[in-house]
Amino acid sequence: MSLAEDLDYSLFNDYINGFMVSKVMFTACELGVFDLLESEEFLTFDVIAERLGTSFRGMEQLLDVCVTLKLLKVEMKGGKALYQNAELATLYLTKSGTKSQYNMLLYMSKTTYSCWNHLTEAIREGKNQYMRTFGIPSDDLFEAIYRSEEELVKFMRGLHEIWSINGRDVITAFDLSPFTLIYDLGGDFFRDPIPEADLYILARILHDWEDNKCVQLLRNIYQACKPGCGVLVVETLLAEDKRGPLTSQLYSMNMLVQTEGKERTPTEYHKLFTQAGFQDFQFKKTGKIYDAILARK
Ligand code: ASE
Repeated sequence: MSLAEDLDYSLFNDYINGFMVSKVMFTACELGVFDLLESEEFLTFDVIAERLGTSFRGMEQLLDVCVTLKLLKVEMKGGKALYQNAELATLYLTKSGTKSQYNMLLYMSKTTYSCWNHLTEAIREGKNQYMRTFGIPSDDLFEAIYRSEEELVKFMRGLHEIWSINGRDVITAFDLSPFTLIYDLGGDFFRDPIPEADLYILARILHDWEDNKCVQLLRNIYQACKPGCGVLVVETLLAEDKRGPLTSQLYSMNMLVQTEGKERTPTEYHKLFTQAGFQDFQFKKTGKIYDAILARK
């Protein structure tokens, strides 16, 4: 094989195995590996297996994959392997970590991953896969996403965890000092009346909905506020040709399998805002997952 072929084959294999990497991290998190190692450092695989009620065979493999993924560190002492959390795990993977993403991982593992099992059907049909995955009709997206108290809490906590890391960048992207009364839109915003405010924050709302519903919501906001009022949209922006960044493309595909929306380009958002009557439109790429748009009446 040529060098180019070798590189292609190695990339090809990374793509094939990508899902295994996600699932190993989800599983270690769900079983409580990182939480246990946060309270007690330097444990052997058999102690960890016993405490967490798993097989020895499975746990040893799981721990060693986590070491290779740099989620755990290992030290040899008297011929025995002692495991501890790597920095990444301490920060993001423990329940009590300062930047914990624990609930988001749980959500990705239980809900998102299950829906992605039906990506083929989602592409064929062009719609989300709640019915196939959970037997839930998805004509009411709120009903599907918030289908139980447990599911709602996991989702909300997960979104909050992402916000705790990415919130600052999007909130500081624009000078928001002219706005005194700020309203963070959530809940059932299609049915509930929109209160008057200077600035409305729509964080990861528009990407859940098809164009017509987005315009309807933006029109309702437009009518509720005075000239000069603003809307701050927090979403991941697609490149104008929609061929990147990869994270935004994958999130857009996630919106296909889980919602009735998609991720959009700045031009697509501009069109929605223009249809709703807004005059002024600016956007800023943050270089992180989420970007910011500020539109004004
Ligand atoms: C939504 C956000 C998410 C709807 C479904 C979702 C997330 C996962 N599934 O509004 C969290 C953020 N991740 C993505 C892909 O946006």
